[in-house]
Amino acid sequence: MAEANLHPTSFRSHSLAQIQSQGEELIEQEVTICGFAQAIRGKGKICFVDLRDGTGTCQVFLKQGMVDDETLASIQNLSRESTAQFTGTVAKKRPPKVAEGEPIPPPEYEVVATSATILAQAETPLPLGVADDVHVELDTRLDNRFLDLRRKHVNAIFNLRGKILQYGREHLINEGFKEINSPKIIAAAAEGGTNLFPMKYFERDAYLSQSPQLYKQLAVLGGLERVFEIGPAFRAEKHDTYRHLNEFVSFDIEMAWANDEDVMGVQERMIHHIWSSIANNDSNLIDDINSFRRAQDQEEIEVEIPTLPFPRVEYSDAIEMIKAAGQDIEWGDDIEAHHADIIAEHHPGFHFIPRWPMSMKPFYIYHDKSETSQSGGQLSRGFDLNYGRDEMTSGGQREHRTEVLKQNLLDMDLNPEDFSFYIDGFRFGAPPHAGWGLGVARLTMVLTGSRNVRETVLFPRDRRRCTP
Ligand code: AMO
Repeated sequence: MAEANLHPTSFRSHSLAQIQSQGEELIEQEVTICGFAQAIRGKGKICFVDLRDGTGTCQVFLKQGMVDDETLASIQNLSRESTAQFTGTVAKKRPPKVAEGEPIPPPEYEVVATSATILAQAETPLPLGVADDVHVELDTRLDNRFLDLRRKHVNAIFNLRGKILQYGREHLINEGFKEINSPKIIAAAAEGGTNLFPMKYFERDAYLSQSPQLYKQLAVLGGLERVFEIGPAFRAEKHDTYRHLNEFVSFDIEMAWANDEDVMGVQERMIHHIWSSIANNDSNLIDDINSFRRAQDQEEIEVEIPTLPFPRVEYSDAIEMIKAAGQDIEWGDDIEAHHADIIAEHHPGFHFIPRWPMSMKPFYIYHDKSETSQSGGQLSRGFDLNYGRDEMTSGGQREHRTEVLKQNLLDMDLNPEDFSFYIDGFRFGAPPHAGWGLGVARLTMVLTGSRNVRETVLFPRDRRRCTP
């Protein structure tokens, strides 16, 4: 991966990664660097500081005579995680001793300081360790997320989350999709009325958006053809599980002249692009996670690029599979997590579950009455994408015929009047269309081997937590 173009700032001439990567050319040149003091060693006439910024680490060496005595003493007494700025010259670090036959590590560079400024002193003690690999409870970590994020493997998770969005965007733009933003203050529920967060909107009632569903469809009806959105969604669900939050980021697409199979194709190609780009460009981030996992005696993670196409296990076949495993389930029932475990035994990676019963799907999904083989005309064009037992995505072809759409609303005890702003979009010609919504945090869990969705969300919102 090409190094980012980090221009000098008012505080530093170089990032710490630049000191290491350009070290040979920088030898004996003056640089100014900044960072968190991760460790401070040395008494008397010398001092070593392990400095860390968001790009890497670098040792700073201070010596009596090179800096004034007061500065030397203040750095020797600096608390861990304080921030400081150093000016000095770049030198090659003495190579570490390696046992015979061991590979010789690449050279490292240090800065021999001529001046130092403390930028912000850290209080002691730290609520959690940053540079060590000690296990800390998730709640303590989330309470102190600003410090938790400084830990290398946690930082790597959020870098990888950003990569998922970057490569996902890149892929969709290559397939002709345009990025949109839909309103988050809404008047009608797209995903059922029971899990809405109400809010006061001047003199009337409004809600926080559960999904961009109705608006991404309106954008396609408006002729934008292929759209995507990455934005927050709010669900007032009382779940307390490892995979549910009350605010999450939904990665949505909507596409004209397409059915469920077409958008499943977009999804699997996008995930393939994300996984292969990360395997090719970002293995350093995976290594950061693995070095922590090794220290914790946990299995290392690997970016296994999935093969295309992903398996498809139609809903009806999934029900048969679950029944064959001795579970009590009928056609028309939901596939719950313990049922998904059975499917995951056959398909541990990504797999689609297409063709759900219409009764299980929202009103906007296409009711495929022509498909009568097993279901007596009850099938929809809705699908899920699972990874193992966990749902990553729901999607489907949408109902584009105004009269059927109104009937779907009535069938689900919803009032078409409440959705007139949406139905109106279909009244003057509507393309058949399809789309999906993907949970970004859940996909990041899969990529980073995290077992709780809170690991992959900067500041998670659940029933018990809305700070920090
Ligand atoms: P759905 O409600 O299934 O579908 O949501 C889509 C995906 O979003 C993620 N997700 C969640 N992640 C964390 N916490 C939650 N509480 C939560 N709820 C959902 C899941 C899920 O698969 N409008 C449709 C999508 C579409 O048809 O285009 C929708 O919102 O990964």
